[in-house]
Amino acid sequence: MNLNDYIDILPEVQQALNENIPVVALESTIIFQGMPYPKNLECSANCEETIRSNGAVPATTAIIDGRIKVGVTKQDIDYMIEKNDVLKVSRRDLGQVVAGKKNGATTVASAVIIAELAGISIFATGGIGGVHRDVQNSYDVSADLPQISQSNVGVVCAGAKSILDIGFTLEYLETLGVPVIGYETSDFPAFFTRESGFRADYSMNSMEIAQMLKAKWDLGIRGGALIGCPVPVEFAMDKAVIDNAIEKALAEAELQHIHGKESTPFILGKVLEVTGGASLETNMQLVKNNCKIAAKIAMAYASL
Ligand code: PSU
Ligand code: MN
Repeated sequence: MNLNDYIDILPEVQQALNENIPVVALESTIIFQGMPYPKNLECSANCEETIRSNGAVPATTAIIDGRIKVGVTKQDIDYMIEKNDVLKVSRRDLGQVVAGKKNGATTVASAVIIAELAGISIFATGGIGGVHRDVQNSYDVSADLPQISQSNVGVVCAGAKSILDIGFTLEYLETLGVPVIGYETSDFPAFFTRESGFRADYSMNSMEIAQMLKAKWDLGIRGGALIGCPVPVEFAMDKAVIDNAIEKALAEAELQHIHGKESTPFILGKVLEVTGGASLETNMQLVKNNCKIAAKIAMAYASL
């Protein structure tokens, strides 16, 4: 396969990759299905700016008219917003959306596949998909988890939302052999709040994370690592407030029989509604924080 047959790498990103300048890949489901307009555009621009001001080059991933984009321009995003037909593309959808020349937003799963193809080792997002709380009935486990165990990309996030069963999600990652790192903390964060009640496997700083990834990949142990960064204290939500919103959102999803790929976006939308927008502010701030840390890790990795 010739990469050019399917993938357009933005010149700025290609140049960075050629010159060993750190690059941080980003997903786009967070823009097109995860946040309302126009805050989503603000968040996307903030993320790219934060990565730049921390010395790395951002590469937002998406699919436009069937072409896989590694790095998108403002015009690309405007085009996708205007078309209003952007599909949520996870691993299983990628071939179909490319072959069918459709528009798609990447999940963590498809974004890390694309990042690895482009040669990008560090990726940032808000929260990952995981094992859903009603897994006994729904069998709903995000394709993000097995994909993180297969793609050689470090995934920087703010932990997992408690719309998921965080304990089961961590157990599943252990089975898959994915190391779970707390960024300078031994607690695994719960997205809106700094602690989930579960511990990360290791507490590490950015250089330690870079060295761990290098050793793992040098040894031929495939797959990434999950790096959980607690939301900055000043932006963390009150646990009782967010727990209540999540309970309501989950109940509503059950009532309306929401399943499959609709599940995560539906629940996220409801949480936003119930918290009256407070969760959106926290969401934007934590993604920005993750981008900053991802840039630091990418910088450390490039120095090895
Ligand atoms: N969790 C969030 N915000 C998000 C997502 C998850 O807190 O925007 C998105 C990510 O793109 C993630 C995807 O990869 O949802 C997981 O979807 P699913 O559970 O259908 O695999
Ligand atoms: Mn699912």
